[in-house]
Amino acid sequence: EENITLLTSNASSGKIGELEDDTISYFIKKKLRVWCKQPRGHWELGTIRSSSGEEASVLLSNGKVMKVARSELLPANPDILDGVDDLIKLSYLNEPSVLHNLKFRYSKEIIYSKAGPILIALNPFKDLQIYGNDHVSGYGQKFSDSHHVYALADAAYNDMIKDELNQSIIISGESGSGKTETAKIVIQYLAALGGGNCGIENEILQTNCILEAFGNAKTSRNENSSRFGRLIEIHFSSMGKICRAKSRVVQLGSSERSYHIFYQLCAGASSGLKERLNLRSVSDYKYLNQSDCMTICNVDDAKKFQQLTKALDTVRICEDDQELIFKMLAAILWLGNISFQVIDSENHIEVVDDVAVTSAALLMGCSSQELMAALSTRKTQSGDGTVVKRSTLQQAIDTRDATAKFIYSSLFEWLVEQLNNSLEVGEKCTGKSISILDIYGFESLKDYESDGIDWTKIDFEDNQECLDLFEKKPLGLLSLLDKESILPKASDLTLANKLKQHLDANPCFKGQRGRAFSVRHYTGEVLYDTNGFLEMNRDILPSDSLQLLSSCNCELLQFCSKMFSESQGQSNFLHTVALDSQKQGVGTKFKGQLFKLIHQLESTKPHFICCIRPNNKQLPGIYEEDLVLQQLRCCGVLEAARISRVGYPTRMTHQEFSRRYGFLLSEATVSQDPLSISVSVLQQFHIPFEMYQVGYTKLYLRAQQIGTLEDKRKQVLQGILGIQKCCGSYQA
Ligand code: AOV
Ligand code: MG
Repeated sequence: EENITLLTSNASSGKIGELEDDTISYFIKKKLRVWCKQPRGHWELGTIRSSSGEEASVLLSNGKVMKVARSELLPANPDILDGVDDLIKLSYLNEPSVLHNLKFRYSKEIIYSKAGPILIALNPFKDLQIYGNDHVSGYGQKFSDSHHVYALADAAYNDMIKDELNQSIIISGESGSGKTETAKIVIQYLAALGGGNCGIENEILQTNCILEAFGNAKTSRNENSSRFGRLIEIHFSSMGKICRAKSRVVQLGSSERSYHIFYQLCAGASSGLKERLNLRSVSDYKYLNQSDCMTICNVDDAKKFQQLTKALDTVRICEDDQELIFKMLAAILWLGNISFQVIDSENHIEVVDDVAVTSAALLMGCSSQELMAALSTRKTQSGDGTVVKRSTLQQAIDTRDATAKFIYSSLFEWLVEQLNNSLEVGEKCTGKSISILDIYGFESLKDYESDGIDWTKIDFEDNQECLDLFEKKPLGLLSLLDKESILPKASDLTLANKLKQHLDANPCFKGQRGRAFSVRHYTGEVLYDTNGFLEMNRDILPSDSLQLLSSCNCELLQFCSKMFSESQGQSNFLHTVALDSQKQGVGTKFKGQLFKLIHQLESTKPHFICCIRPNNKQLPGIYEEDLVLQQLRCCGVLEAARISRVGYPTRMTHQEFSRRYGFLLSEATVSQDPLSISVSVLQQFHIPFEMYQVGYTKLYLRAQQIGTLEDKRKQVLQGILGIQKCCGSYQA
């Protein structure tokens, strides 16, 4: 048994396993450098001076001497290892050592490091002069061997050519950590490598500029935050030249300031365009002036607008289409300014007939009367046909905003389609592709902004209970949300109660007071407020608005309303667009989109980049340990480094392993639990103990061991098959 080391996530979260305890004795004896846990939870470097029993006296680097329990000590690396470029080169791979190493490098403006197969990228929040053509050629010709996004992109490209296999580059990290910038750096490199003389490189880069204008917005965490997820596929010819680029887009979200494009348009439109759109300034539009932030420091929206129109030219979006796009944007802004007047005690309304209505209607291509009718009344089905009812104030506001949102998301989808069409060049795509995944980052991180939290144990291995909480049918969170969304009298409070009623048994779920509940994700516990959940999940466009849009004299709107009704699979969409029981809510739809992406990525060889945001101030040179640590844990960086350091490429859960090989056991084990079965199998087949490690939930095997086991399995199975055949023919 002593040969079996328990690889646990405890070890990676800084607690001491048995092995490390021996190491500490050695460190104490030899008076070596150690990490000492401080009362506030962080680790300080020190040297052992003396020890007695379970306690050691340590001289800290700040000159203080403190008494520390053995259990509060971790081995530190010799200082010749300071700043190694791959974490797996550290002799002692514990959290304080990793944090220290990355900090050391960051202070020297080295932002890229490896953790085994993962590229860690710390956001420098400043221009480091490590990108551009000179650097590109350095990596292509292998002059540079420091870690870099270019090196990773180069490896992906070469693997694609060599193995004739689609590749993917998966970029993770929280909001503002640098995912989108990193994706651009990848694209820049691939464009330079795979560029022919067709100019597609430039077009791909211009596409970024366009998608960012329409899909990004300022948030408190990131001034250029992506509000949509994107899978960028770059297809190559058999000669390795780019022949097509395609963006798959996942869901457009909302944010604090609106999408950049609105501000750019208002600031940069020519006087002619302004006149045609009846365009005013940002402060005149309710959709824009309600946030207290209308400009971004050091960003010239007018100049950005000029760049945008140039980019649209480059990707061959014609002037008519550009005008159409701007018209839709202006229509949305005017829609937001439409106001309502309450006319009776039941809160029924009338639309105020002003410049907002006339402008919006004109831009959309309908009459003011039609627009006003769509906003102020709603048709409902009853036994004898359709009944027209006047809307209440809330209904009218919801309809107005839903219409604006619908136009915008349709515009975005249409634009992506146009860009995809334009990014296909003559050459045949006979080769393979590289896909780059850039999603939007996790944002609610209030939990760990406060200092000195003692991190709870994180289990990377098994997230099934949490997945069940969301996924289970019919009583998972998403199904319950969908069901509640179609009940007429449902409210956020009734939803919260339903969730509490049905999910309380799941250990990852905790009901809280009122509308709140919390979920224990693998990254930590998150508190949710159901406020607005139903509304967001429904995201319905009232039938009257849809009817209006489809009748507008505007190509784009007609196109989009047609697409919408087709996607709903409803032939009579003009009458019923209420969320029926067949229709999925936004949450479920989003999950569907994500799973499609994941499915597509499964057939590729993945390369991972983990982006880290070293501080919350978005400033260079500041490295906050707590913040970095939490992100490293989320990405599973330490675990990856540990596993790859010891070189156990095969990983299987005990369930999988025991199911596959358990039947080979000559004697039934006393215990039926998968872990014991796994260990018995390993022992029976004399797998040398240095060839594997047994974790609580998984087994880690060195290369080729699984081959040995598979051979045995095959032999035994063939034997069984042989016997069955004999018996079969005998019976016959
Ligand atoms: P994100 O994509 O991860 O956030 P971004 O890629 O937009 O984050 O990066 C945020 C900001 O960090 C950028 O606007 C740059 O100012 C800076 N930055 C990031 N990477 C670099 C780099 N390599 N060099 C210099 N500056 C950089 V979100 O889209 O919010 O999840 O939804
Ligand atoms: Mg982004």
